[in-house]
Amino acid sequence: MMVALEVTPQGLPGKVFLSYLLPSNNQKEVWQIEQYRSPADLSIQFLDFIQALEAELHKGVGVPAQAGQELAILVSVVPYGKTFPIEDSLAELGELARTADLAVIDTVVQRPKRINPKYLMGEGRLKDLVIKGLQSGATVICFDQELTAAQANAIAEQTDLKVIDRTQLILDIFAKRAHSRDGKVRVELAQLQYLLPRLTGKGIFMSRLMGGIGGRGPGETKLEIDRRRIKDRIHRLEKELDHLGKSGWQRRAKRRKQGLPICSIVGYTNAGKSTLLNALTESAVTVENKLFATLDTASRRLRFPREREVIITDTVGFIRDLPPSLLGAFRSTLAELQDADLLLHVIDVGNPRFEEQMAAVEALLTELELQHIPLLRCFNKKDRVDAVVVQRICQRLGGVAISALDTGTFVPLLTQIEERIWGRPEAAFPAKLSGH
Ligand SMILES: Nc1nc2c(ncn2[C@@H]2O[C@H](COP(=O)(O)OP(=O)(O)OP(=O)(O)O)[C@@H](O)[C@H]2O)c(=O)[nH]1
Ligand SMILES: [Mg+2]
Repeated sequence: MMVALEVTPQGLPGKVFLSYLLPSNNQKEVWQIEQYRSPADLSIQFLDFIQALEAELHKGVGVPAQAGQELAILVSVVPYGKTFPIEDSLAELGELARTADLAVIDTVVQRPKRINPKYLMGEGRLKDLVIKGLQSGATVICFDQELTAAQANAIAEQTDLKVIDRTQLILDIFAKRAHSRDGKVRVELAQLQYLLPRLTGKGIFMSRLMGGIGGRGPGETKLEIDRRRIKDRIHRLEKELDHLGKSGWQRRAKRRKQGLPICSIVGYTNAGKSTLLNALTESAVTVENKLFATLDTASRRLRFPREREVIITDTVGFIRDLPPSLLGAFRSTLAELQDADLLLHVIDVGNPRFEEQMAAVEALLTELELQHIPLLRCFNKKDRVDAVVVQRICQRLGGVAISALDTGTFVPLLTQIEERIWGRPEAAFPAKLSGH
């Protein structure tokens, strides 16, 4: 509630105005203004009134949020006429939010004629959004589009809510999920590189951002951090990474010395890569129905008949528009893919957006200069799709279908892996030799 008190020229109290937000209702009114002749007329029991009002406001939130969970409104701003898969993209943003432990309470789409460079969305729409946030008890506004430093700061000046974008959300997930020292260093580095150019303006946006979602900021770093300290920290992390990188290199060299072919599993996040690795090699790496369950590479041996063996590696999942700072940070992890003799591209055929996901992954592979390595498409989760449809997809796009949950479906996949690595059985074992 806001209260304004008039002061007469004589210095005496005059009229009193109160204004407060209304719960969402069928009428268009979102706030109420009341006027009293003097403070003496004011009979309102403030605490009772505001508690009742807040209870009323929060009743509107339909999502059962757990205690301590932040409530988010997702926002997408796409110029009218521009084709962009808004719904799909928002669905993925919702998945990202869920993975980051945010409860999504509302979604707002704006299609302006032109983008307002200051706030991304129109000023009027931003005001509506802020009020909606207050009415619903939201704590975070998350944009599907990347905000510039200036936009993020300008929006943050209009609201007390945390303002983040998709990149920030992905960085936050990575920060939360990194377990190994190596992974932690990489993620912190990526976060700081994202924040550094945003250290401008009044810093309102920054100060809220440094806390991260639910208070997870980059390391111990807090508000008082200035650019120099961030730069120092970046420098130190890079050095540490260099050092860690050496041991990774030694590990790779050792593996290469064993002379075993390497088959690397790649694919969109949540496609089932780790599940497949586990099923193929009877291991127990982390599997979860959340995005970016895997951040560290894991390698296991897989034995084929005829004394043949390959090393299978599991990697971090890909995502459309991977933040460049993250791609940079993970470039060296992904550099391991350079050693692969075969890339096994796992695709979640049960996802309605699987073709775009597939294209996004293969574009990233090209960006990482891996297009020369043989690639086998593996359509996973076939249990979720009609068998005939899956068969057609395999024919149309080329590849084999499996269900990582059912080892009984692996035969075509194993045959293909064997063929791609050692050549067709006929080629490896010419007829006159294989007969005896
Ligand atoms: N129905 C069905 N679900 C599957 C299949 N394979 C994996 N899943 C499920 O998909 C989810 C993601 O599996 P993960 O193996 O963690 O996926 P990932 O590709 O390693 O994901 P990230 O490491 O997050 O990139 C889990 O809930 C799995 O149980 C399948 O063949 N069928
Ligand atoms: Mg995984």
